[in-house]
Amino acid sequence: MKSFLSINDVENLPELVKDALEIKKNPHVYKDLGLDKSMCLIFLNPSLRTRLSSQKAAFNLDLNTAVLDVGSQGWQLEFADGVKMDSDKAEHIKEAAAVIGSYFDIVAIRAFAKLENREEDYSEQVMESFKKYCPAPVINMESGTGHPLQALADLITIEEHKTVEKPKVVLTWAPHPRALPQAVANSFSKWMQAAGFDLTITHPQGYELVGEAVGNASVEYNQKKAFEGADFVYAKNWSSYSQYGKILSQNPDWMVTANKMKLTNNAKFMHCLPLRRNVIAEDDVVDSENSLIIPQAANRIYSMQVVLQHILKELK
Ligand code: AN0
Ligand code: CP
Repeated sequence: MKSFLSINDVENLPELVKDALEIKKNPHVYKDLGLDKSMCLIFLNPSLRTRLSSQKAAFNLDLNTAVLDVGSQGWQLEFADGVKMDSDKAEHIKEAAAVIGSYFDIVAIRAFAKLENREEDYSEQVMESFKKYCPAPVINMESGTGHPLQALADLITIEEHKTVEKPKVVLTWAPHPRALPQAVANSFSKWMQAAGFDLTITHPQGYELVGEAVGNASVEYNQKKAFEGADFVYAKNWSSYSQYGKILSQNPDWMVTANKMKLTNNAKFMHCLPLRRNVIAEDDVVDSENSLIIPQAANRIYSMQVVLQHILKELK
């Protein structure tokens, strides 16, 4: 693996998941791969899990890490070409990416969708600029359109807990007071379909994901109907793609409740976190014994570690 920007960088998905589960059994035995190598984690947005699980994965490999919080510590970066830089942006991505790439063997970046301009977010300007100007391999820690490390951890979690070969997986929109990116939902949908699972997406009218992410998934506007027979219920809020970045509904009837979970096939509950309790899902669901949110978050270590191992092998 040269870089990890999306599912398109994965050559063999079943192998990747198998490797991650192997690593999880014995996370500390691959230290040769990271020895004398280093990684820079660049955050343009906040994080708890991505930041710490990425560092933990690196520790397991003896890979040194440095973290740059661009928002609070770095120069504000300009990504547009040919502009006169006379505003608040002090440094161009051309220099920043080249310099960081000259210090580190691997560079990982988090840059959320700004939700102002769909073309800009969906052009993946930040990831693509890093890929272009940074000589080191690049890892996506959530970009304008995707969160592949999350989707890989979700897939690892489902592989661990499924009881049938092709479980019914339901991705349900849930309300949220703020406008959130489509990234987590886009990647989850793509990765579940690539794994061959039976995916149903349910959301209010107007929240259709980009066609490329919907793929062959079933779209069901009736949430209760969608829940029938589900083996996994994955809750997530996202803002509208068609009316880009807008909140079209905050209808609390879309919250995941214990009563709705009764419609499922005793489904496991999943969410990428952070989760607003009693807005996205009620306490009884979040705290139930069918909730996988903590093991799911723990698997973020192994999704990052398997990606790092595949990239480091190519650097040897
Ligand atoms: C972010 C999002 O929805 O993209 C990060 C999720 C991992 N969520 C929030 O900002 C709450
Ligand atoms: N799930 C996830 O990416 O969490 P953080 O935003 O805390 O990194």
